[in-house]
Amino acid sequence: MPNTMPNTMLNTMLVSGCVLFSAALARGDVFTWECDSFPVEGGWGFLQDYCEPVTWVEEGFYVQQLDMSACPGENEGAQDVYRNSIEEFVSVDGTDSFFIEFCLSTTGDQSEIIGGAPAVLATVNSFGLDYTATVSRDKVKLFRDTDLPILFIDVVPDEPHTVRLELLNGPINLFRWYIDGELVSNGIAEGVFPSDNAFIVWVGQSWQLPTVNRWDYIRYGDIAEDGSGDFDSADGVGLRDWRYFEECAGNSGIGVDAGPGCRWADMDGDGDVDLVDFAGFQGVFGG
Ligand SMILES: [Ca+2]
Ligand SMILES: [Ca+2]
Ligand SMILES: [Ca+2]
Ligand SMILES: [Ca+2]
Repeated sequence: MPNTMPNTMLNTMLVSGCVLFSAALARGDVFTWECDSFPVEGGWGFLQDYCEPVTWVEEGFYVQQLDMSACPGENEGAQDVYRNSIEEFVSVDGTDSFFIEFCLSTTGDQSEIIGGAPAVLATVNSFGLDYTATVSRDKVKLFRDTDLPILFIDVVPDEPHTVRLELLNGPINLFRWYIDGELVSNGIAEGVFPSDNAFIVWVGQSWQLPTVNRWDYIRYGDIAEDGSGDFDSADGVGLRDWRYFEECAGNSGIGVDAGPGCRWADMDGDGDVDLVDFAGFQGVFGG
């Protein structure tokens, strides 16, 4: 891919110093950080840390070990915070779609949620549009606005949890929120999103209690067309799409619902990703 990369893209890469996929952002693309590197190496902007967070990368996970040990007597413990602008995904004509999906497990207690801990991912702009998910070991909080209901959803403790937000812009702007593949909230959004000054901030924090957060991935960008085989809506169907097709197939099988993040890989539209879909994917691969 580097050999065929246009100059403009290469320039973006050099200026930003980001890795290939995060730097190659454009309309019709997806940012992926699979947590096999530290966040800054993976294309995130470092925002702040506090109270000496201990972090490391381990077999595809970014681990944050956060507690009060480095700052006894303080009102809160360690923080580790990153931010990316999503300006490049602002819908020019207000009709594009956007998703963000992340997966992590955490040992952090649900009593930490009120303190903005143990793990938060906020997709917001500076004009009050907000989609914030806070994940603890057995409860997830979903927040949109101060005058809208806040959702608290019980989840299976001590397992990885996937939170997926879909924004469908058009004459009516819609949102859908999924936890572990289940639709938990949907309806009319407060406006087009991403819009001006839109960004993502994600946070690991110990507020009053220690936590270990194991982030598996954060992905965001255009929602791929159903049954297209084209995960990133870019560059045809190639090896990058194959990496995610394999993941979808591994989590599905004949008659097993592949979930909202794999509709693009369900080539025959029957809800699963199985060998029939593999054949369909092969048919478009390289095209
Ligand atoms: Ca991973
Ligand atoms: Ca592609
Ligand atoms: Ca099938
Ligand atoms: Ca299928």
